[in-house]
Amino acid sequence: MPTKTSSRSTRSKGRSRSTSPMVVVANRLPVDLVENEDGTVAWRRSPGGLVTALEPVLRRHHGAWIGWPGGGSADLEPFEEDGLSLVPVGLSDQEVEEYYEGFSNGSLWPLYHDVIVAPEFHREWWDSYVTVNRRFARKAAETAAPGAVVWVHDYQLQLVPQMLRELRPDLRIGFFLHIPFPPTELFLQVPWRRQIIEGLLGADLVGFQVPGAAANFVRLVRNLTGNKTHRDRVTLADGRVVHAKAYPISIDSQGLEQKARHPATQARAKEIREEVGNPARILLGVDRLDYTKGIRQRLRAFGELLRDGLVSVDDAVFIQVATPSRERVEQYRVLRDDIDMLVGRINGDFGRIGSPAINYMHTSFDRNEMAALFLAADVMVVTPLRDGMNLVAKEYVACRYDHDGALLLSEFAGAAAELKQAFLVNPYDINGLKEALLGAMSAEPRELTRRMRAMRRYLLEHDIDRWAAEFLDGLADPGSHDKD
Ligand code: ADQ
Repeated sequence: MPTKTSSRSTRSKGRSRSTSPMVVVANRLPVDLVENEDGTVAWRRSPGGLVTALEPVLRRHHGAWIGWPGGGSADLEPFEEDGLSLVPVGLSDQEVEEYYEGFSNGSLWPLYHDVIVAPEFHREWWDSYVTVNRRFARKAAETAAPGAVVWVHDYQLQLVPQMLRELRPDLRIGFFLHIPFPPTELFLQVPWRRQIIEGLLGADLVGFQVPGAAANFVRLVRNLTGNKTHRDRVTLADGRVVHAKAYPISIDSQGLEQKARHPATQARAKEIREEVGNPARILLGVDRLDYTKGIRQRLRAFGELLRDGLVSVDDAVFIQVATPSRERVEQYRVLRDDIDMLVGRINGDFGRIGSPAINYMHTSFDRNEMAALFLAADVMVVTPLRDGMNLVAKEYVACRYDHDGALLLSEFAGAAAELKQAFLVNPYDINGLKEALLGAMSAEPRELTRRMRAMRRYLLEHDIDRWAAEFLDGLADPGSHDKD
């Protein structure tokens, strides 16, 4: 099912400037600007981890969201869309190429994900990153009410906290990094490492997905800037204190469970099982098509199990949904071709007419269809080589109100620190991955229930509301959580 397109006018103006008590600043708006066939423009809700996580929080706080609406567009006026106050920031084609595809996704993304592919550093990419960060900071300075809370998100905007503080020292500024923060040895590769650290230190609170990332940051601050640090606190030369802590992001656990419990979702889950030939076991992977997600490793492991005769297409069918992303970045095009080839080879070798071993799709599904897929899947296969959190793992657990189903989860996803009862795997170890797949496929129902029950108990308590509330409480009074 395609994502819904809203036909609302793009001209309806939003709240006037400098009045928002809470401002979210993120690379993307939660909507994309799209052109219809008849030439009119409309907003379409865009999928992705950040949007899934933040939309409910912002709605509740009646805040404004500053972001790029996609495409190479000039600045548009702020507007209201479906109850959200949105402030678009335009990027030129060249900025999309240099700031977004270049420095953000060709330098920072691979560097912060364990250099799975080699990061490239180009001075013109960096210059564009600085220019665009300054534009976001100015827009935030214009939008925020006196004393407002501004919450800046992710690796594309690491210079914004410092730039914004210079413009508006009255604001409370928080920053949250959704992706991993690398160890010192890797981070030091960045030619502009000091500027990035100083950019982040403009915030009052810098949030990370896991404690190890916060520790990496504090260590780097000490080594690069010479500022005093104590546990999660950095004291700057002017006496200002910056806190760096883990706030593991989560999902709307109850909302998703309700979707899964809906009779239409259950009927659709049954239908999906039938559509793939009613195999004994359905294995599912759902990811953005990204080299960090370990899609190649999991399909290789599954292919080898078929080759070794340990599973057959009657026993097990793999459904892999991989939504293409960042398609203009070279490594993503290469990855797409690689996975296409691997799926083709496995299906060619082991599939039968009407029964491919892997059902491979590039489709973007709506939330109901996702819930049905999660309910249909006996084994959810989440094998990133490195991942800040991984919301898909949490979404699967939220949907399994029946306490059935197995979650196979990479040790290198932030989620592994919380979902400890998952079948944990090292995705680099193909033999280990094969064993874990077999183990998850053949586990006793009692064991599955025990594991799922424990994960659900944790997840229902630690949901997206709690994440946002804890971050915002920490931002309002960072010292309140200090133990000494
Ligand atoms: P992502 O790398 O995008 O997020 P993830 O956390 O798994 O990864 O979030 C993906 C989101 O997109 C999930 O909500 C998922 O349901 C949705 N999605 C994926 N494929 C889809 C499809 N085909 N159709 C519809 N929806 C689909 C980044 C970081 C993560 C971190 C999040 C949030 O890389 O580590 O968990 O931000 O902080």
